[in-house]
Amino acid sequence: MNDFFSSVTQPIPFEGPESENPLAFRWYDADRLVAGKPMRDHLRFAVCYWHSFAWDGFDIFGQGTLDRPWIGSGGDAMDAAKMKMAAAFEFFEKLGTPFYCFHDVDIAPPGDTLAETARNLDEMATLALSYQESTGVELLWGTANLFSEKKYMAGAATNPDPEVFAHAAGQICHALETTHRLGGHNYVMWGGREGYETLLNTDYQQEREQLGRMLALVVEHKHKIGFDGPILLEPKPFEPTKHQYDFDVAACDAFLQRYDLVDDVKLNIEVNHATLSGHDFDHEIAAAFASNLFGSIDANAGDDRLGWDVDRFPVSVEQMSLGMYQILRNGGFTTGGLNFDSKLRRQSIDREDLFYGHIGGMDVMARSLLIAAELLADGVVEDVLKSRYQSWTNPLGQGILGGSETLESLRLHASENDYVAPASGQQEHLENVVRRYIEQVR
Ligand SMILES: [Mn+2]
Repeated sequence: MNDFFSSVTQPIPFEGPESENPLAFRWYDADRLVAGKPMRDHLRFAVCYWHSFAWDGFDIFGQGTLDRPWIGSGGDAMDAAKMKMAAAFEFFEKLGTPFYCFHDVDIAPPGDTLAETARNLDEMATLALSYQESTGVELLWGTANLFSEKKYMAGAATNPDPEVFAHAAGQICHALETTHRLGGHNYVMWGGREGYETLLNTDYQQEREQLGRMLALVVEHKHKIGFDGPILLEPKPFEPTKHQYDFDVAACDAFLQRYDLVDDVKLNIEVNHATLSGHDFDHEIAAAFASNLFGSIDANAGDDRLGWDVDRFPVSVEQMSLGMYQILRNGGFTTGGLNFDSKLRRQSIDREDLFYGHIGGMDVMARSLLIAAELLADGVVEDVLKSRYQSWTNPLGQGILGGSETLESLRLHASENDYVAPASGQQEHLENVVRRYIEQVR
């Protein structure tokens, strides 16, 4: 075990809700059985490489603040990548997360040529494989960075130049094969700059066709190499572009149906992207399950007063309990998990801060899982929901849904049955129930 995080001398233990040890879990007890399954298998936590190890805290107003000696060291880029990977796996192991996620450029530096870039990625993937084997940490998903380089300034798949499309395709091809080689459970298509700034220079229909074609090529290659996991699109409404094509779950749903991709492509839903699109987190989850598109989650938090993508660590048990409730009532994760696409504030410059961020996020999600599981097991919300729609099982409801009723027959029915008895939606009562579980579940 490397010693970048030498002040943390042992794996983070579970100590229970009364613990005051900042380097212990109060709620995440990996082996605790919840609804017949260990917490570890419900939550499937992953640490992301990019915010935690490939970012030094720089923002548009200032330089890096975080202690990441492998960034900008000026030395050999591959040596720096190896130092970064040693620190990353040391962190994964001490924190006790079963998974991690990366972009190709997070783990391996780009070379001067495409061939050199590929060699770098292959060499780093070999090293990653040996770390995976020695630590037991698995790859939740891999992806390609198709937005940082200048050539991608007008998008990758949606670029006006097919040569850029070809470069993006080549990069995805190698990142997908690398993900497959590392036993990745999913492959993510995160459309960093797949959008536009103005329609004055953008052919909307042309770009949508290109995006559909790229995704079809990825699906075709996934089958060719025998990659079993789903391809995941990640909805986001805007930022950095003014309009992103993968705006929200509903927009992705329509897009995937148009290009006949619903069997192979699912969605990676990020909390902060959901709120940026004007939706609640649990809405996006429910929308994905309704169309059989639920894949994975990027667990983080926005800020109520900031209209941009701040990627804080999860902080709200209420928000996450409502999200976990939707996940649990629809059967939970299969290939996906909870990836902390979360980053430290740039003033959090101690090495322990990375532990505090993740420990807090894992505890918020674990507590939310417990609350959601008890709510579901007790049926207190589900029973109200079921009874609310109960009359749709009656002949009238069945006739409407089954197609035997027409607009005219319904007019006749309504004129013969004047009396309608509205029932309370009981929203305040249900909110009180959720609050009671938040207060009481242990
Ligand atoms: Mn984000």
